[in-house]
Amino acid sequence: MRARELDYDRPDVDALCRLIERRKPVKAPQSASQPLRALVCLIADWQLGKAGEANGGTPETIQRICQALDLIPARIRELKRAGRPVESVYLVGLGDLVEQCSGHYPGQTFNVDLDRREQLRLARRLILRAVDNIIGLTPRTILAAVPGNHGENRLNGKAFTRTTDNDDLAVVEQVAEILAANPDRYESCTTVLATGNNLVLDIAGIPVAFAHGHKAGASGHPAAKLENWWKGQVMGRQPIADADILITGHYHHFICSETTGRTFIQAPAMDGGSAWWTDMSGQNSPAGMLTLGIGTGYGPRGWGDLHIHSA
Ligand SMILES: [Mn+2]
Repeated sequence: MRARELDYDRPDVDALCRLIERRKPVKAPQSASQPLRALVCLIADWQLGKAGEANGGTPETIQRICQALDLIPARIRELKRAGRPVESVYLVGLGDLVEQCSGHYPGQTFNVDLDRREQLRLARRLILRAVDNIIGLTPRTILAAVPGNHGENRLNGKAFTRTTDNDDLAVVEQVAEILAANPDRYESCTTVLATGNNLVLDIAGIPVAFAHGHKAGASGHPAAKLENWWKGQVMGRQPIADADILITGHYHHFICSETTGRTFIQAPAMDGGSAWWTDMSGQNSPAGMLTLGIGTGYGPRGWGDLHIHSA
């Protein structure tokens, strides 16, 4: 075969260069019907009651959480000004909202500055503050929760009742009861609690799975573990098999991966750090609250406008 024949189907690179030079910049699409978008705010690994570590104890954690929660209304307004308004806000509890007092790791009892009832009281107040901050700013507010390992009802270090007998669900259930008792103010807020380890929600047309992330095995990089765990759920045709996005917490640092062809996101934690993890790895995951936009309005990926409210 001669070189001329090989050239036959090649694109004309000079013409492509002219096309790049002359192409007019694309304007943001304007459509009469509003594309679907929701703002998802992840309430992850607060571990209230955990005593002072690298970033302080419960008082410092409370300050960080309030600061992050108070920035949500500004984020909603920012997106509106940018021409990407959201039609709903999802507040999703990803688990480990309270530290609990024993049964999760050696020395836990020595490492807490509040008892369980006090921890839950603070979690309840903070979740209620989060709802109060955003109620009415969009037509719908959805409060949701999945169970974490620190929420488990444990005996001798093991969960001994059911997956759903969990403080991470109980505290959101308590808030839901408060909201239901005040329909005039909170009518636009609905609550969804996981009925097992995971939860799948249709968020503005995109199926999104939430799990705490502690059931994905013991060793390896968190993204690899969680993506492998997700593949198992797909093979077993579990409800989360059809999700386009999986969002978890548990490992405390931010990760976003598309290596499987679907999106896996691990939300950063809001707790005060872990001396145990720092001793082992040398690392200290920066605290932050992740928010992101999800919906068919974000195109084929289904998400965008990812932001970490660091405090
Ligand atoms: Mn955890």
